[in-house]
Formats: sequence, structure tokens, C-alpha cells
Amino acid sequence: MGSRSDHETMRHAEAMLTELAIPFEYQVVSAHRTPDRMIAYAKTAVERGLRVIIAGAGGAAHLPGMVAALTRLPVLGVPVESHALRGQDSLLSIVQMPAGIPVGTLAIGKAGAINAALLAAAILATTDAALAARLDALRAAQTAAVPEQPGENA
Ligand code: RP5
Repeated sequence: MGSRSDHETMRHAEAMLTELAIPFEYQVVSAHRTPDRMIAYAKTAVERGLRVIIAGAGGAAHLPGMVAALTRLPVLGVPVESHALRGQDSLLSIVQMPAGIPVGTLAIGKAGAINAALLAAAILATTDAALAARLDALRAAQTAAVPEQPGENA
């Protein structure tokens, strides 16, 4: 994530990765304030064994695109909700990548953080049968928890 202040959003990705028993690391890497750290992080990601990167950032959110430019790993971008523009700035900064360097862009805020973790899980599950089973079970539980009537307990 681009700042400690993004943690309030990105903790939801952390929680979902934890629920799915996916090992992960969690770091503040700012494209603006710590550019050298960002370059080192992205350039060493493959050799350190990372498989997917989730990058959450807000405002003029360069982090996901810059990280994607520096690694061939899949990069999932989470637009953090900014104060000034409620995350519209974050979303447009992340989603409008020119052709050639993709960033998989999720929804603004909490939903995007959760779905980034689920999309990372889906990517990893293509080569991990045990994770695929955990992901299927989570989705089945989610389906079972939806009542047919609004006043009904699932
Ligand atoms: C971005 O600037 C971060 O991703 C964060 O969303 C935003 C504001 O950062 P702080 O000023 O709260 O550290 O780089």
C-alpha cells in the first residue's frame, strides 16, 4: 500500500488472505515518497517468490501502474477512497493504464480490497488444488448465507 493511511482499506484484503490461508507480506511502498523502495520491491518480487501483487493507493495513485511496469507478476490495483474526490481520482489513476502494462483494477475501497484478495486467490488456485477447494468452500458458504427473504436468518 502507498501509505499507512491505506491500511484501513487494505486490512480487508489482509483478512481475506488470512481466511483463505494464503501466505502474504504486507508493506508500505510509496511511489511518491519512497520511490527507491518501490523500485527495489517490484524488481525483486519474482526472485523472492511472490506470485501476485495487490497494490492499494489513493489520490494520484501511481503505485499499481509503476509496480506493474517493474515486474511481470500480475498486479491488482485497489483504489483507496480519497478525502477530496472519494476515490474517483484513485480509480481513474489506476484503471486507465495505456496498452502494454496491465493493472487489474478493482472497486474503490473495502469491496475492492476484498475482491483483490479473492482475485489473487483465484489466480493462485489455478495451480493449487487445496486453495481451489478452500475458495470453492468459501463461495459456497457465502451463497448459503444469503436468505431468500430479507427478514429470514440464513
Ligand atoms: C497515496 O496518498 C497513498 O496511497 C494514500 O492513499 C494517499 C494519502 O497518503 P497519506 O497522506 O495519508 O500518507 O500515496
